[in-house]
Amino acid sequence: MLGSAVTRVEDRRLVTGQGRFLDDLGADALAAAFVRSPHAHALVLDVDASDSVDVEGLVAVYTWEDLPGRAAQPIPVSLPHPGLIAPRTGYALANGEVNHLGEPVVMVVARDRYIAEDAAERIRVTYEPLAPVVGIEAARHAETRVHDDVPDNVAGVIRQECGDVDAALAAAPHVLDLNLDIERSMAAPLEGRGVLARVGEDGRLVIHTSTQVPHAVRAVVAHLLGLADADVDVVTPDIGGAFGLKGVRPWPEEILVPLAARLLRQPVKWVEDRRENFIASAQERAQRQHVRVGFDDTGRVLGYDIDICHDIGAYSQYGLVVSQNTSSHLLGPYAVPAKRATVTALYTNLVMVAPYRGAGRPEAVFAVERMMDRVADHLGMDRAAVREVNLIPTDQLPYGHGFRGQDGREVVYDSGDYAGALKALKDLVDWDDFEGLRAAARREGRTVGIGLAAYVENTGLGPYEGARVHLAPNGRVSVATGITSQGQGHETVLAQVVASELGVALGDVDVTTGDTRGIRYGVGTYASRGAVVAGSAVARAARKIKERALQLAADALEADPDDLELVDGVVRVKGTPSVALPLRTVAALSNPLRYSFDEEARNASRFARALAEDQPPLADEAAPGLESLAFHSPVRSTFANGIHAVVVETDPRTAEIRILRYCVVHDCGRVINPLIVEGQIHGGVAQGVGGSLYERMAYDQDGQLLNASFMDFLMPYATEVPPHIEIDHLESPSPLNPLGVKGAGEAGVIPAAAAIASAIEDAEGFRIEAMPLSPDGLFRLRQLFAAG
Ligand code: MCN
Repeated sequence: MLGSAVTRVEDRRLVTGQGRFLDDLGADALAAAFVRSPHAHALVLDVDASDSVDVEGLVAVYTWEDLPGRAAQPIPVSLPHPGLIAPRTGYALANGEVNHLGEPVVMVVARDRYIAEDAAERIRVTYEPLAPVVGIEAARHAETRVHDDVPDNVAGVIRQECGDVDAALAAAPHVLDLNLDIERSMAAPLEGRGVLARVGEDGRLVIHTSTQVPHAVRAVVAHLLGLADADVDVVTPDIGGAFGLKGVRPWPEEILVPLAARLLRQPVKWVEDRRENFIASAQERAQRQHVRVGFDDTGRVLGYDIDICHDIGAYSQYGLVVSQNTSSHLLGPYAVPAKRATVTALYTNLVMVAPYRGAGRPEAVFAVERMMDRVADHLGMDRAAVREVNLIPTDQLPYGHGFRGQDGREVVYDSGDYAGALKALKDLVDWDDFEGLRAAARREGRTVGIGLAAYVENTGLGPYEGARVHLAPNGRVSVATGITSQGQGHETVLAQVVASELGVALGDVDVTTGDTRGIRYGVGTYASRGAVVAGSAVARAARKIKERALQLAADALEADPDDLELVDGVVRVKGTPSVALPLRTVAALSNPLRYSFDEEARNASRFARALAEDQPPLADEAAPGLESLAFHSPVRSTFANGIHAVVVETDPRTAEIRILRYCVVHDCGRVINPLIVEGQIHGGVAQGVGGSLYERMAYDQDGQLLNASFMDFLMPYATEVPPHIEIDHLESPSPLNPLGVKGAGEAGVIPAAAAIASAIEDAEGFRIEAMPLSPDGLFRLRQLFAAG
């Protein structure tokens, strides 16, 4: 069952319109709408709601002054970091100042959304606009400040160094400098954010929210509203994409909507519209990178010094996690003896940066892989050959990287075969035959190019994930875990894990994700951790059930548990398959309460013997039922790796860029479900193509977003994404978890921009140093190149 390409059990429900998304819930709820800042930077002088009071159906208007207790404090930093020297976060509603377009200033609650929006329009907010800081250069020169008390706009700095970098660069026969740029982009899930809150008759607050992290939302929102965790339930309905955006904990709206529901004692709902998603959620990427690299005549990199400025937007609610990810991924699969990296996180008056699929890793790969291409170009070497020279040999794994990760410990690559991956990719894309193809294309007047980029990615982050597994007397197994599903197919893969551990049919397993009522402790879905942490927790919980089932069956069959095996849902004596008990009977006999009506269970149980021997019906310390709770807490991250190759064609007249082939070799350890992993890679590559060729946040100098709609923000359609993404799976099992798995959910996007830039550069013959690159950008580069 593990390793099988099982089709996704959730898809029938989802593709037949039976999914229940946030907006399908709460038909009886009041609606919330927000007055949001039209300025990137301004003082809020006055809020006048007097014109809205006669709007029929208006229920309440809230400003910052109306927020009680901790709800009026700045939103806590969710992931503190020692490098965060000037943490600044926003308030649930603006407290006298707004620092980005779309920041919520007033919340309006009304009978329905139309009324709420009408009332919101009548509220007059008086602003005093301040000079905004837009973009990295403006932040760096700090003529204006985002936060008055942060004079240099520096939120934090992450410095990492190992080896003698200055000596390595001074001694290197060749030294090159690169200046690279990656623009802001965003996740743009098809379903935006949304929250529905209601207070039950028992006084419990139930929050439905489209989140990746229900337990974290419960913890922070309960804290801010002055409630105990135990008084709050957080439930995630079906989620139409999240890509990191819904991992923020909590969003202002996740504080405000429950607060209103409590104050009004009525259910309240808010569903984000597309414009709000563009201007008021989170974005990512946004880095300017300077790379200095020293290398020898064979292409071996002797040292590098990478300096990165990262625009993190107005607030550091997420700590420095994206900057940190970039920093600790600036090595890739290469052994570099001396390296230094400085990432400076800068405040700007744009919406905050929060992880977006890849979360700082695509930027790191861009720096490292563009560097490798430049080394090759300088020496006139084959680009794959330069990489070969620098790869970490397999026998050096586990490999200490030298840099530290978010947890402050040294990054250690646990397993992999980097040379094997490169070889597999060269075979898959016919790397060595490409010159023939290029010549043939040239004869037809066509321009083609090939590029590649490798990555190593930490996946399966802690601190833990849990699973509760229950095998019922009807033979069905239910599983509850704290991760949530946004399209990753967790219902299927977690069922596969249970089915393979317990030998039951996949169809007999029901998986519930993202519901704090199902499991008290949980963490959530992000950082490609589901397979590693939830998968391992489920495996552990299922193994506990198996152990208990074998014990119970051994009692009933008067056999030794070591002589029993669990096959196809039946516990049987090894070598004597006729002496057997179905698992569901074992489940029934595990609960003495059933003996009064369930004859099969009574007969099979130790009940009669127990009475005869004057023993309690349950063996000492045993719990009734076949139920277990288990957690997996990884000792450290496990490192997936891979390498992509892209073949592009660029139009000599229109500068249109077309992807002809997209090849992926990846290694996520043991694959639970290859079909799902391939789907994840396809989705990731599609986002990588979007981020490389189409998607950018077009802010003007006032911090206004000029393309805040899908008319103007270009997402690739099926017509732009290569129809056949060719994939080769390698499997280097991780030694760090019981399943040997590593994450796969972000792998598709991580090297995409670097690989596509490499291919365009190869086609055009001049340097590509900034992404995304649209046809007009390529056209301008051609003109610059032609002008020398
Ligand atoms: N898998 C597997 N075998 C492996 C590794 C993974 O079968 N060795 C399966 C997993 O069981 C899971 C899927 O592949 O069903 C992705 O696994 P994993 O890498 O563990 O990632 P998560 O489940 O933690 O999902 C998070 C990841 C991230 S971080 C983002 S962002 C992302 C992504 O997944 N957002 C997504 N994929 C997405 N897919 C959809 N449709 N929507 C999103 O918002």
